[in-house]
Amino acid sequence: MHRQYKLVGLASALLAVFVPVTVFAASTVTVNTTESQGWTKDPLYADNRPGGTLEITDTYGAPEGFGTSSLEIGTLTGAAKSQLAHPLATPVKLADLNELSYSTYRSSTSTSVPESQLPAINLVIDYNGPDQAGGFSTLVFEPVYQEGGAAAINEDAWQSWDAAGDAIWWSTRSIPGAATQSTYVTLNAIKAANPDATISSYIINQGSGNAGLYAAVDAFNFNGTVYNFELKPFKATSKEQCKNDGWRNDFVTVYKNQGDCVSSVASNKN
Ligand SMILES: [Ca+2]
Repeated sequence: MHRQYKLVGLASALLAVFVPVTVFAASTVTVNTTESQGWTKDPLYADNRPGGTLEITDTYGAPEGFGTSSLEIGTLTGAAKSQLAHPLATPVKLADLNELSYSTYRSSTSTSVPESQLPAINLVIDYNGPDQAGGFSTLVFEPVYQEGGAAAINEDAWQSWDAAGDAIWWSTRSIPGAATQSTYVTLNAIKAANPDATISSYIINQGSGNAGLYAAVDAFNFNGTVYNFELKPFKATSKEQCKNDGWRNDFVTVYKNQGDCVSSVASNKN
């Protein structure tokens, strides 16, 4: 399992060339902070504006199977914007994007209208590929444009969205197959019209234009790597958890060393 994880961590382009990505079972990666496992709020990659908040909390819980916490996102004003980006050191061909999904939660404390607003997925692309100049655009997935529309979106509930294949997307710039921001087309159609396109970053985005939206995201799947946004547990509950630098990395509690972690587990047994 560990070996497989390492393979998935290699440059995706290599995988795409030599091995179909689909032969790998999905691997789940736990994300304990917004600056880990390849995710970042760094302004080089993510556009965060005043009034936007983005942090891992247990406020809205998590979808089933994804722990007890998630990525909580707020945009207080219409100008606010919250983004968590996952730049790719080696761009992934859009044609090789086979799995893309996430779960969202819209709190009923939200005042944003329409009530169908939710965090979106953005893909930063080079639609004509690296061998041609230009080609920048951002593809956008929003649940409200999917089959079922606004009526399918519930408050105070976790909902899962498949953004791959026949899911509906739009492009921030004019690209082949999606001429305007109001052209809503399937991802498959965009792939077909832009065979050389590459993805340089995938982003969880909320705002601008989402004044008073209080929401959360979890279970983000990019091509089989599933990110579980999850608060660090306060302390270890088994000796196993202390091993492999777990004592150092995996808990809020600061242990002196692995032995300290193990003895803490032992002393909490009763
Ligand atoms: Ca979670």
